[in-house]
Amino acid sequence: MRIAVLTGAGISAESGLATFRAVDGLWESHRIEDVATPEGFAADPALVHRFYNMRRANAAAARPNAAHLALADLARRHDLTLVTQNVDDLHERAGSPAVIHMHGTLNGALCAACGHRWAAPAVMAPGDPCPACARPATRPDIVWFGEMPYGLDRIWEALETADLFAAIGTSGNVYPAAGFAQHARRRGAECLELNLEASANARDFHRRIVGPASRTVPEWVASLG
Ligand code: BJW
Repeated sequence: MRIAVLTGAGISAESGLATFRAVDGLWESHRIEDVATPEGFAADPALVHRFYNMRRANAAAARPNAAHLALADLARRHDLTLVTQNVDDLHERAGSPAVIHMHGTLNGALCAACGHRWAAPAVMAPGDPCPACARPATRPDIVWFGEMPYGLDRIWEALETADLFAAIGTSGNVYPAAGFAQHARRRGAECLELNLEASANARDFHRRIVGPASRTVPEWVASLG
């Protein structure tokens, strides 16, 4: 069976990482336009670096939970494409191979001038020089609003050939990820959502399993045999 899984901030919530749109989430204390757009970075790079330095430190201190571990186990038993919108590395640290980080990663740095990529230091600051071209144009390797997500060719292909698509812990507010269920469903996949509540695109799923990911994901993975 071919399975495509999309994960969002909800899968890392029980590892202690804040989601975006919850009442106490990241967008309560930070304006999206200020910290998650290229325009925000151009206006105040120090603020944006502080935001991602803080998130990088939180992610480094967090540990994978039972949901991350169950998806790593699923990859050992099925043909799985694992796509995450998350910028933490908890899937990798749980043992998942070949995770597609469509919104980038906190552990990556990107030169806005020459496109070079390298491992991010724990703390990044405005004016840090690019190791390849030496220009002071380093930024976090994160996909902000208005930018093209990574890995889309591989993702569309996986959605088109999947027998089963599951979205875990994502609110369905951000495109193109919010359109994946509709795309997979039209190509014949069974679509399943695992969340604490119905997402914004709940109508695109055949079925929903309600509850915390650390319980529902291991139970769902076990049910697949
Ligand atoms: C639990 C749980 C537990 C809690 N167990 N569950 C108008 C219409 C359509 C599209 C657009 C439009 N105007 C602009 C756009 C495009 C735009 C967009 O979608 N905007 C919307 C706001 C409308 N998208 C883009 O710009 C994207 N690029 C793009 O479109 O390129 C052009 C293109 C064209 C054609 C094809 C393809 C591309 C880029 C989007 C970049 C998003 N970046 C961010 C920030 C950077 C990463 C970071 O800092 O971490 O990514 S935004 C933020 O939202 C972050 C997340 O990855 C993303 C999704 O959030 P997520 O994961 O769903 O989190 P929450 O908090 O929303 O939800 C958590 C869920 O978990 C909830 O449902 C809870 O119930 C649940 N939960 N605890 C299970 N224990």
